[in-house]
Amino acid sequence: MFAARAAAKSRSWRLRLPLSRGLHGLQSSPQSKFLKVSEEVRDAVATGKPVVALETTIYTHGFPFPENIALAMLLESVVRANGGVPATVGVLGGVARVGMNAEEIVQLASTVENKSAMKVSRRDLGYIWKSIHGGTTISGTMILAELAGIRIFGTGGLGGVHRGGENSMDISADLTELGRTPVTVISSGCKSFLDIPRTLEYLETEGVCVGTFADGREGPVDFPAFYTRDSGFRSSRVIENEAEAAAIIYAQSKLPVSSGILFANPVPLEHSVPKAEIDHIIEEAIRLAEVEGYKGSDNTPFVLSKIKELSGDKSVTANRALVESNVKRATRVAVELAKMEE
Ligand code: PSU
Ligand code: MN
Repeated sequence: MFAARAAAKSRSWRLRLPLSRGLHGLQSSPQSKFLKVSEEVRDAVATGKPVVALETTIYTHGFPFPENIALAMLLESVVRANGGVPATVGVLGGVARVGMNAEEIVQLASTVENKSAMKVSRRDLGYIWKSIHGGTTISGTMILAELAGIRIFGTGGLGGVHRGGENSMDISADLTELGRTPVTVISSGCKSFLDIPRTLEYLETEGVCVGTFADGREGPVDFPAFYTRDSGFRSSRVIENEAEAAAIIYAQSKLPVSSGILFANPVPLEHSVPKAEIDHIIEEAIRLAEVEGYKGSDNTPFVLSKIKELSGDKSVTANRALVESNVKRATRVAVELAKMEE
């Protein structure tokens, strides 16, 4: 009984691997009525080029218009300048897209003006049949990236266990996605409006390898808290450079492990906001969300918008700088990984 189950399991693993791991041409980039992978991304995956996925909730629910368009274009150019192929992921007109062109990105980012885009995470994917536009969250983007054979994804802040999550059970689908989908996410950790120690515990339970780039520092380092490098909570692993990150991804891909990996990249020093300064703004944003009753998937966008409102330009500038630095880091990891697989 056990042997039969084990054999079936290993069979299904062998059958799954070539289909989902990419580098096998068009077969790894399925197209359908609901999924369109751009020709450039399909070719890049098929020929082993370094491809970097980019999410769009950050544009539809994070940045104001038209700065969101400028950010989207900047991130695509950062990937190209560092030797990669960008794959912006989102939903337009009821079709999930991997590798959106400039026109499509502008169309999606412009929905901010009338708030007509949905926030699309794993649970929402089936809903796109209603011809919606949607910004994909980290979880939604990971799923679509993996379907297209993309393994690296650069973004800003990860969702997590919310404060009080032990009662509300508000735990971002980003965490469970990292537990089940083999895509590596490079982010600046997560904002401290979340419960960072519980987020780290949850990631461990989900079997997610978590490491933080040392950035020249010696000894243990903190898992970063988005605007600041120090959260007060140690990262379980320290990553020296992009080649080490790629080696971890490579090794895991050769084992029957289908979970994701999270590499935290601390905010560039010159943009780091003092912890005390951002802490009281975050407290106030959480208090307002509670008073105004923002729960579920509306909670994160509300808290993010309040933090922005209360902290002004400084946080938007820091946000832009750290996303840019994460995407650059992600591209370099993708380039190192492509070299290892030549
Ligand atoms: N945290 C940020 N910036 C963001 C997000 C979270 O600092 O843009 C977005 C990401 O798209 C993330 C999503 O995947 O919010 C998580 O939402 P929720 O907490 O509802 O799972
Ligand atoms: Mn939630």
